[in-house]
Amino acid sequence: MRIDVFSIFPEYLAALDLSLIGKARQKGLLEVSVHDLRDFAFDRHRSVDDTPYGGGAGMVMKPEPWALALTSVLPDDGAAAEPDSRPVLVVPSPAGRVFDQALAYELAEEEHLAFACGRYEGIDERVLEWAAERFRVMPVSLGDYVLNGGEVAVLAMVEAIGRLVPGVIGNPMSLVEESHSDGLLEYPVYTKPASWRGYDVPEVLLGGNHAAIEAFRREEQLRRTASRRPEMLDGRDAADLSRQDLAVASGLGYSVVDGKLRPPAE
Ligand code: 6GU
Repeated sequence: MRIDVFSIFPEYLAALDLSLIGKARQKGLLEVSVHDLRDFAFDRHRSVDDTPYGGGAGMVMKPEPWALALTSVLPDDGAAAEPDSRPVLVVPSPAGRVFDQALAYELAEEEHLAFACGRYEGIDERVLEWAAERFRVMPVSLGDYVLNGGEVAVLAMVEAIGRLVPGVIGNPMSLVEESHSDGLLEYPVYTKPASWRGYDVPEVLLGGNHAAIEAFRREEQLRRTASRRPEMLDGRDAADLSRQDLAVASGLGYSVVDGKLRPPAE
């Protein structure tokens, strides 16, 4: 997979040289290039921002450096490819659709991703219109809070996407059991010693009864999800849950109404 990141703070992306993503780059599984947007600003001060039309606080990123920068990673400068074969341009923004594991899986299938990190009050809107003729443009948010720029969001997204690219994770089974892979939070994990400062590992995990261990872990997933992320269970199709799951949910106060799981009344 090819990944191009554009930023006025390319040093921010240095973390992509480390750990799993860094190794995947060395192995040639990910080809990550970080570009300094200022290299595409050609006025005397290499400026990338200006004051907003209509007034208001802060500065807006100028369109021309963005057009030059984004063009530099397209196969030919202009003539648009068939819409479906265009690279995806992710534009990190608190005004985007929320990034989740399903989107990470979707983007992990792509051959070429580009990320346009905005700073200041954002990028001139016409850049997105121009880019839509050359990329599949996707404004994406990490969640309902505001960062100063897209760089930290890109670190999060590239890590979430990159680890799903085949070969990047040594043991692909670990992807199956982690949080969100089955719409539930992950079960708790423990290691030695079995008794530590008065806290004990749950008894069932010390024995070799694999069916009992599996049932315990599944129950813990449901308990955790109900307590920390109740909205992930509300409205779940009861048909997708085992009888054991439904028994656990019922013990947590959930009921099934019209085939859907409903939380206990307040
Ligand atoms: Cl993707 N960008 C910025 N600037 N702020 C954010 C965000 C992204 N996601 C949440 N807050």
